[in-house]
Amino acid sequence: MWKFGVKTHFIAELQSLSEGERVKIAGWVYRKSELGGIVFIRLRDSTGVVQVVVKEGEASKEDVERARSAGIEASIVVEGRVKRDPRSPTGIELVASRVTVVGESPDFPIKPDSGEEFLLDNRHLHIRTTRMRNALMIRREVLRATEEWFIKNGFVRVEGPTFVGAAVEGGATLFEVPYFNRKAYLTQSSQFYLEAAIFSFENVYTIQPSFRAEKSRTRRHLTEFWHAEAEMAWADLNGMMDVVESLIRYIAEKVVERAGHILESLGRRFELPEGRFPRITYDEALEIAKRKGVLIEWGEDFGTEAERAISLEFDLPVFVTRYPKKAKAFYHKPDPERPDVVLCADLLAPEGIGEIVGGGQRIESLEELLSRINEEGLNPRDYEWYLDLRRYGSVPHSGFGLGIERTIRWITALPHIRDAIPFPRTPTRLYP
Ligand code: NSS
Repeated sequence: MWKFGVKTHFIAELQSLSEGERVKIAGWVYRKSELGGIVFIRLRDSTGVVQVVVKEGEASKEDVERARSAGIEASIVVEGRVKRDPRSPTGIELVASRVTVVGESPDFPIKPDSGEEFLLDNRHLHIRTTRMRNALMIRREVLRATEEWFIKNGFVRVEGPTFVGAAVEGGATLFEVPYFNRKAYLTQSSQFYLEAAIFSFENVYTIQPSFRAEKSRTRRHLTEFWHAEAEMAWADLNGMMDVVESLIRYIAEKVVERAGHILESLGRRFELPEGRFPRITYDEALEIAKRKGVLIEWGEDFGTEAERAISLEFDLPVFVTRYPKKAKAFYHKPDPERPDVVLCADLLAPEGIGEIVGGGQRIESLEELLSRINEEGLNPRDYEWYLDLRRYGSVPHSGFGLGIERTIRWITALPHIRDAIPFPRTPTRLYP
């Protein structure tokens, strides 16, 4: 890790040092107590926490006073010597010879009993807490593994724009923004742009934010979420599901391998059981939901409750395929054997989490796509360029979008999706 001259070691590096070695560390006051004139500071940096002992004799009276006055979350630099101490949780302590307060912190607002809304209003400070840092480290590993899988498998990264002119996933959740003397929207998905890019690179992906004006305030909706999307030329629905399954397994494996201890600190035992992910149809899923008392008319999309009921039937993520045409966006390819359903698949994560991936096979014929656009009452002129992709060298292709925060929520079992992102955006949250 980079060091910038202020410190000689990160806290995690102290473990390997021997008794008496002199070091200089820097960080933030995590806890503080005093006993018989000796000040004990639990100091944290990005790598860990160590107990610092500040007492007269080893340090000056002024140093002890500075340590005593440092508030929770004050930033300090400590010079001292390593002391091996079997009683301390890390087996090591630092006996200070010098304490410098760099930034004071008179009364840090985050307290153990702070309420949820207060913590959200103070998110910029809350992200310093152990729980939030753990959640964000899992996020880091999920994003890293996702990108890694795509790179290892030869996918080319291509970003879509954030300002777009038309809906991908239906008008109801579009965010409208003024764009000079016109209207623009914030992208709901980069799918159409990835579809354009398959003609150059065949297998493509992106990881970027998508926006949905979801008025529903649920534990699994954000208005701004990170979307890992992929599009594959020549892939059919099954090929697409094979890609998703491999990607999800890789993410689960790497997060456990690299951050299993962090999941444990979050109180989470996570393990993805062996075996292929089951693939069931919408009709079969509907039966499961019915059996569990969630009544849905054939043709409706599943809501949170139905997805929860269905996913609780399986200990692995389950693909639900072939939804009714009218429940899905216009670009999905109707099943040639049964044109009232489409060749799509949603992946529902277990433990009641529900949908984390949505995707499927796309309509590749110009006539069919045009007729679906008209059927849905959309304006074909808004989709001219998208239609071109069917005019010039069209190929069968499939793709999907994976919600990064929903995946994190599943892996961590965090109760709310907002803790899977540093600065969540929901209908009522635009600050900080
Ligand atoms: O609407 S999706 O099901 N599908 C698409 O957007 C496709 N155009 C993706 C594609 O094929 N390239 O959204 C995909 C995933 C969904 O399964 C969720 O995991 C996530 O995106 N998603 C969300 N996460 C958090 N909050 C909200 N509001 C949200 N909406 C979708």
